[in-house]
Amino acid sequence: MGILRILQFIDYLCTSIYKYTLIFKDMKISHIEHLGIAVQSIEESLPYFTEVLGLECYATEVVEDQKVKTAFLKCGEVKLELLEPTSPESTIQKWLDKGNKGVHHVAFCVEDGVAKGLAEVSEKGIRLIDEKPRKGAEGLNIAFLHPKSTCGILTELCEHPE
Ligand code: CMX
Repeated sequence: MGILRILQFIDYLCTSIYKYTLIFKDMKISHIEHLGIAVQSIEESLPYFTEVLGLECYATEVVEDQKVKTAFLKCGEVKLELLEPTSPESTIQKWLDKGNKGVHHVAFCVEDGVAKGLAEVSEKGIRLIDEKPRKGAEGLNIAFLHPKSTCGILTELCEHPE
């Protein structure tokens, strides 16, 4: 066997071991990044959070591909993300139309990355909504897990980009 073949084999072996450790290493959640709260109108809901609870709204942003307008409030280490639908086709509008309101999802910050987190939970039989990370509000890399396999809680994994 030539030296090149041996090096290729070592490379293959190292890559396989690395992939294996990625799948079976336990995902590390550092903290709850935010709670997503569905509201029909940010303008009408905001006074409760700012004037009654005394939280500061520090940013608003439209996330076009999710058809939502968001407003962020800081509550200690955790953020609250108010979600207002911008279209009847928005998943938030559909959820509200079914008579739901209030906490819509919980977002967990994954220390070693969303891609690794997705690989790991998928291996453990969790149903993914997003097969790979995508961009969410505030430039975070995010991915959702289906509530049917996460104890009824729509779960978001997220990470801050480098
Ligand atoms: N929490 C818990 N369960 C939920 C849920 C939620 N937020 N949303 C839907 N479900 C449940 C429904 O109750 C329903 O259960 P039953 O079958 O028992 O009635 C089931 O999931 C299917 O729901 P559905 O109304 O038929 O809706 P869809 O399957 O079309 O979509 C979901 C549901 C979760 C796949 C979709 O909302 C989704 O893709 N969400 C991820 C993206 C998202 O939420 N974006 C908005 C926020 C964006 C941001 O933060 O920037």
